[in-house]
Amino acid sequence: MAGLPILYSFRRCPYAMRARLAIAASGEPVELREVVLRDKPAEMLEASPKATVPVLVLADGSVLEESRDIMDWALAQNDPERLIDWPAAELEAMRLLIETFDGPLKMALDRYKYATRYADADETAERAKAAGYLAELEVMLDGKSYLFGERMSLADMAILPFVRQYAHVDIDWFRAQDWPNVIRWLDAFLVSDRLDAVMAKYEQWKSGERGVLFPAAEGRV
Ligand SMILES: N[C@@H](CCC(=O)N[C@@H](CS)C(=O)NCC(=O)O)C(=O)O
Repeated sequence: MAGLPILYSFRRCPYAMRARLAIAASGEPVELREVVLRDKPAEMLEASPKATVPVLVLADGSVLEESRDIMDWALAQNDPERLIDWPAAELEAMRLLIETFDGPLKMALDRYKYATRYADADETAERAKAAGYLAELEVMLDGKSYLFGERMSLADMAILPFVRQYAHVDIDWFRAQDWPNVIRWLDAFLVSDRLDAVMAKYEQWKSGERGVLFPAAEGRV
C-alpha cells in the first residue's frame, strides 16, 4: 500500500461518504485511515490544520481538504460511470446545486439534527427550511431516475449522503412527506451496492499502523 494516496475518513460523515463514493466509482486505490473526530491523528492535523474530514494526501505530498476537490480528483483519474461527463451547462447547474446543499441546506440540517447544540435553533423550523430544498429536488426528479437524467451524476453522489442524513433524523416523518420522487431516489441509494461498498466498518487508525486498502481489494489482482 506504500505510495498510495492517503484518505483520512470518518464512516458516517456525509462529506467523507461522498469522497468515498467518488473514489469507489473511479476505482482509484487509496489507503483509508479511519478517524475518530474527537481523537484526530497528528498526521492528519499536520497535513490539514483545518482538521475536517475527509482529507486526501497525494503521493507528491499535496493535500486536498475539501470533499468536492477529492471527488473531482478521483473522477479526473478515472470516470467509468461518466459521472462528470455531462454538458458544461449541466455541470454548472450541478456545481450550483451542490453549493446550495453544502451551504444553506447543511446549515438547516445541522440545526435540525443537533438542535440542542444551538441555543436559537427551532427544530421544526429548521426541518421545514431544509425541506424547501428537498422540494426542489422533488421537482427535478419528476419523471427521472436521477437529478439530471437516467444515470447518476456528480450531483446525485454529492447530495445523497446529506439527504440520507436528513431522512434519518426522523425517518417516519420523512417517509410521510409528499415527496415520492425523493423517497424513491433515496431508497434506491440506500439499498445500492454502491452505498454498501463505502460503509464498511473500520477500526480507528493509529499512528504507525497500516490503513485499509480502499476500494476493497475484491476483484483486484
Ligand atoms: N467543507 C468540508 C466540510 C467537512 C466537514 O465539516 N466534516 C466534518 C465531519 S462530517 C468534520 O470533520 N468536522 C470536524 C469535527 O467535527 O471535528 C468538506 O467538504 O470536506
